[in-house]
Amino acid sequence: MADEREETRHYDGPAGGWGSLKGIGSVFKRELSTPVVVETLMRQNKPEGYMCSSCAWGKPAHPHTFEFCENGAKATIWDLTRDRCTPDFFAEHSVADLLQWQDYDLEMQGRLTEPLRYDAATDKYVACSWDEAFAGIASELCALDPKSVIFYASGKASLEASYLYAMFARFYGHNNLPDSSNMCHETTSVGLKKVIGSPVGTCELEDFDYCDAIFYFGQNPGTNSPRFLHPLQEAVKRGCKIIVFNPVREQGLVRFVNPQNPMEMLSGHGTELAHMYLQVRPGGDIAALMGLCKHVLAVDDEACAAGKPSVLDRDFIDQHTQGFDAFATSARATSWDEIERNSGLQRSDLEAAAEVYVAAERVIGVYGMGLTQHVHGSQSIGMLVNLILMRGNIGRQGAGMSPVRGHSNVQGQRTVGISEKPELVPLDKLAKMFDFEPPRDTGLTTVDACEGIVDGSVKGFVSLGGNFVRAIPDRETMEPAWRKQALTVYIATKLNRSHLVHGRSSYLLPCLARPEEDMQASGPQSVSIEDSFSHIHGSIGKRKPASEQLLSELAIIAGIAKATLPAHPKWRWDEWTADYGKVRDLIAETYPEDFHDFNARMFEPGGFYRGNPAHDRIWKTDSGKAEFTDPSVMSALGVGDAPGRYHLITMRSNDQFNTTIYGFSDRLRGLEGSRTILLMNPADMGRAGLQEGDVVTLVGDAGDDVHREVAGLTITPFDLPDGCLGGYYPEMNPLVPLWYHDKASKTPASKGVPVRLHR
Ligand SMILES: Nc1nc2c(c(=O)[nH]1)N[C@H]1C(S)=C(S)[C@@H](COP(=O)(O)OP(=O)(O)OC[C@H]3O[C@@H](n4cnc5c(=O)[nH]c(N)nc54)[C@H](O)[C@@H]3O)O[C@H]1N2
Ligand SMILES: Nc1nc2c(c(=O)[nH]1)N[C@H]1C(S)=C(S)[C@@H](COP(=O)(O)OP(=O)(O)OC[C@H]3O[C@@H](n4cnc5c(=O)[nH]c(N)nc54)[C@H](O)[C@@H]3O)O[C@H]1N2
Ligand SMILES: [Mo]
Repeated sequence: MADEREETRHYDGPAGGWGSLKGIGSVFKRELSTPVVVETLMRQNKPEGYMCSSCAWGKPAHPHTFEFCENGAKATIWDLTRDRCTPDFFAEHSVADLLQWQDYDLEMQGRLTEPLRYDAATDKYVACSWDEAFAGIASELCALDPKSVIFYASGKASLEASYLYAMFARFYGHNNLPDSSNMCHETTSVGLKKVIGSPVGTCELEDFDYCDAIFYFGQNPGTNSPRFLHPLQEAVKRGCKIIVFNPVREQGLVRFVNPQNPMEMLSGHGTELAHMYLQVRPGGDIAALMGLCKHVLAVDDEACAAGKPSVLDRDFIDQHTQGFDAFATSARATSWDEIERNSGLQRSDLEAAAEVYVAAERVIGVYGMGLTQHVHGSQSIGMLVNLILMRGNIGRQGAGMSPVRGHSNVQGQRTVGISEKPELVPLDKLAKMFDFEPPRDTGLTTVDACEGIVDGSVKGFVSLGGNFVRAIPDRETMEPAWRKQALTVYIATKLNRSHLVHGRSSYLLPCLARPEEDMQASGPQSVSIEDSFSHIHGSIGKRKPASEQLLSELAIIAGIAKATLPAHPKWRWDEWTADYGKVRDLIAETYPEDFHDFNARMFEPGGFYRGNPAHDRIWKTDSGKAEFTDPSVMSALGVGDAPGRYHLITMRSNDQFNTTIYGFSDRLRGLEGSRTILLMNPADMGRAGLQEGDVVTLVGDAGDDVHREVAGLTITPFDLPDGCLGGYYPEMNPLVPLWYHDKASKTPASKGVPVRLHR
């Protein structure tokens, strides 16, 4: 089996370079050679092309010849595989049998080809017609209380499909619309919104052409958004300084060889990216940022005492913010001792980093899961905003907040109404447009939905993509509870573990992938997505679908909705399916400021910008100003230090997309051949009496008396801070308690999980 440990070595080569090309080839030798795949890759992320279904990084107006990265290519090739997972496969394997398989082997069966219904008598999925599937799902949904049903979305489906999915939920009668965002950047949607009034980043892609410094927290571009390496490299070449805060020394942030540059490829000389690389403790960002702010204040005091101009942007602070004085008092009062202890960093390093901040005219704050997936993650975001506000680094060119989003359309799904928070959706307008009374009560988040499944109040789960059961915390509790549901419906491209953990009645509905041609009654259709920079891009699929039986996500949603809901003159499922332009007209009518002339603008090179008030210094906060916040804690960890306790960060390898495992090579970290490894620093290994290759068990240590464990992990020495362990997501998910989440947004705290080591 491919999960055998072969070798583990350290990689100190650059990100990109020949390695990235080998990375694509080693996984997909067979697929890579076909003209179909090559042609699709050449259209990837280009105007009038096909928008990559991997990450949400921006798509430039003037793309490179190869505007795709190692992982984008893998995602496309993964969709266009020649392997098929047909009804014959399911005839051979019962669900009980498939439950013994590895996630990797399930997805390796290839694309699902026909709608399937779970047959309890044989414990197998069997083929059924689309009409049978729609009628069967409708009869279950009609028998259930709508409030007991969840409509989950993983952030990939288009704006058009997402809009109709959210409308279907509300016509049916609930706001239970959690999204993968609830496990990801919900901390941003809630935490950033609270302090600057915007639930999304304020920067555009071009801002990276003008910034003088980037303060870079807990995001791993080499693996998760490799096309970001190009603007980072360009920025460094023009003198921009990147200050990285990350417990793990990620090669992607250390050095980059641009695969598009023949000279760099031949010489192997890339660009050193990080000016300073500070290996902060997990959850230590609040303290680190406090240290930076404290020193900025000290530099300002010195300047003012010497009669020099203030280094703070006093006009901005007076005019646009509130809470500065209270925050400044708190920063002055926080001791360096407390800052060093909680951050694990030295005062001198933090002071040097703060000097870079003060010297820079324009600064961008970048962050990812390293900030959002913590119990006090919202406060970390608040602290980064404090730093940014001190010198007015927001709402002007080359400056701002730039959270890096995950799934290719996760931000857009929230924009067009997939939200469990009804106050974020223009319900009154929708009531008029569609002549119905929308549900007004708050729906369930991902964590609420899991709690409802455990206590039996959730009885049905419809999933627009994703692999929910694998992605959530406390999997061992969740799987048995999951099976008590009356109905599960999975709209998917490939078989995964969630499909096997089904309700009493279950349907597996195969859909088109984004690179494939979507032919409807009015002709071939295009779809659209929103990137991390709030730019909207049209995408046209041209590949022949993996099977003639596939329907688009939009057609599947409309099919279920039509079968479930009463006929209504304003609910025109057939018309909307025939022509997606009509759905875009509805989106434009619902959100005219963002989406006016949607059909006319959707193929603008670089995408059209839907705007952002904080980008224009308009603050949609409670106070009407940008808010300095004084953190209530110095560490974002939910459970503090104790003898024998470690803080585990769950990480992504270079060879996976979330729960989809492409292979067993974490090339950029030099870890090859296995995912059941535990990264630990050599000093901690020595203190625990462990050698490289020892096999250990991790046991949860959250103090709630629930036994959680993952066994069979091979100790692997790695450069990490003391007391910090690293292991792969989703293998480590049984160790994350469901209640261990960001306080403000309920985003599971997957980056600082308290554990103990057993032999
Ligand atoms: N190839 C590939 N691309 C992807 C994905 C994938 O799985 N594979 N997933 C997509 C999705 S949905 C998402 S959300 C994004 C995720 O992309 P990222 O936001 O980059 O998420 P992670 O890789 O989980 O973690 C990011 C970094 O946080 C660091 N970190 C951990 N704890 C802390 C901490 O306490 N403080 C700080 N400062 N850093 C910390 C980790 O070492 C890691 O380098 O990527 C998207 N793109
Ligand atoms: N411990 C830990 N847990 C985490 C995280 C972590 O860092 N650590 N990260 C969290 C994050 S950031 C996220 S976003 C979630 C991810 O959670 P999800 O979004 O639920 O999971 P994915 O693995 O992205 O879903 C993969 C499946 O989606 C289906 N799929 C792929 N493409 C398509 C398509 O085009 N259409 C449809 N309908 N289906 C498709 C395939 O069947 C595939 O098996 O996990 C979260 N869980
Ligand atoms: Mo994500």
